[in-house]
Amino acid sequence: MPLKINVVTIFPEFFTGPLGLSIPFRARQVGSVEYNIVDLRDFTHDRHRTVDDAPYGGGAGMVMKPEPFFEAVEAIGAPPPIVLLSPRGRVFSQEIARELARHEHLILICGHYEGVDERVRDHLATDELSIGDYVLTGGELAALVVIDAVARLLPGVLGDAASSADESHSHGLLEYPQYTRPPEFRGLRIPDVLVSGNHAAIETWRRLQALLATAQHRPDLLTTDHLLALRKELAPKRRRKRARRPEPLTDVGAPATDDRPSDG
Ligand code: JCQ
Repeated sequence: MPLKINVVTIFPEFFTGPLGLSIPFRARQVGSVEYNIVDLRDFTHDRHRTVDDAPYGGGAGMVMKPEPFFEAVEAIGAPPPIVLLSPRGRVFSQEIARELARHEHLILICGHYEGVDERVRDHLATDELSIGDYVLTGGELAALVVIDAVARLLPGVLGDAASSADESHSHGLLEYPQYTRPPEFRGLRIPDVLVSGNHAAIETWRRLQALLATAQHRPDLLTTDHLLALRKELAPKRRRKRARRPEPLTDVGAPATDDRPSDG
C-alpha cells in the first residue's frame, strides 16, 4: 500500500517541480507513495477566494482564516497525523521522518503571511513540525523537506545497497570521506588504504573517519556508544590482564611518620 501524502497549500504549483524529479518522483513511479496536492482556495466560498483576514486586536499583517483549512482537511478525510509546518513545531529529524514513514496517510498543512488562526493549530493539526530555527515565507519548502526525507525511506524507493548503507554502518554518524577516480587529481592523492585491497583495513579506516568527522563537525551527535567505539578504535590492542592473587599484607603497623623529602 502506497503512503498517501496530502498537502494543503495556496501554492499547488510549488510542488510540481520537486515532486516530479529525483527520489520523490521515483517513489511515486514505484508505487510507494501518492501525492495529493490540495488548493486551499478551493475551500473558500467568496468570489475572491479569500484565505486571510486582519488579526483581531489589531496590528500589522494578516492571519489565515480557519474555515478553508478545516474544510480542506475534512474533504481529504484522512486520519492523523495532520501536520502543521511552522517555526513553533518540534524540530524535524531523521527519527521523525522514520516515524511518519510508518503511516498510511499524511496531511501537511502549509501556512503563510503572519501565521494561521490559532484554532487550526489547536483543534485541527495533531502535530506541529519545524525544519529549523529560521522563518520561511510559507510552509511549502518545509513540507517538501519532510516529503523528501520520508519518501526516500519507503520500501522499494532506494536500491538495496543505498538503503542498507543508510541504516547499518553509519548509525547516527556523519559519512566517512569518499573518493572516486582519478586516484590523483591536481596533485591531490586519495588515501593509500583505499587502493590497498585490504577490505578489513578499509572498513576500520572508514569507521574511524566517520567518528572523527562527527567529533570535529557535529560533536553533539556523538553518544557514549560512539565514544566507546572511538576509544577501542584508537587504543593500541591491549592484552587482557590475567587476574592476580593480591599481595599478602605485611606490616600493617602504626602509620608512618612524615619522613618524605620536603620541598623547602
Ligand atoms: C518551518 N521552520 C520554519 C511561517 C507562520 C503556520 O504558521 C507559519 C508557518 C510558516 C512557515 O514555516 C516556517 C518554518 N520550519 O517558516 C510563519
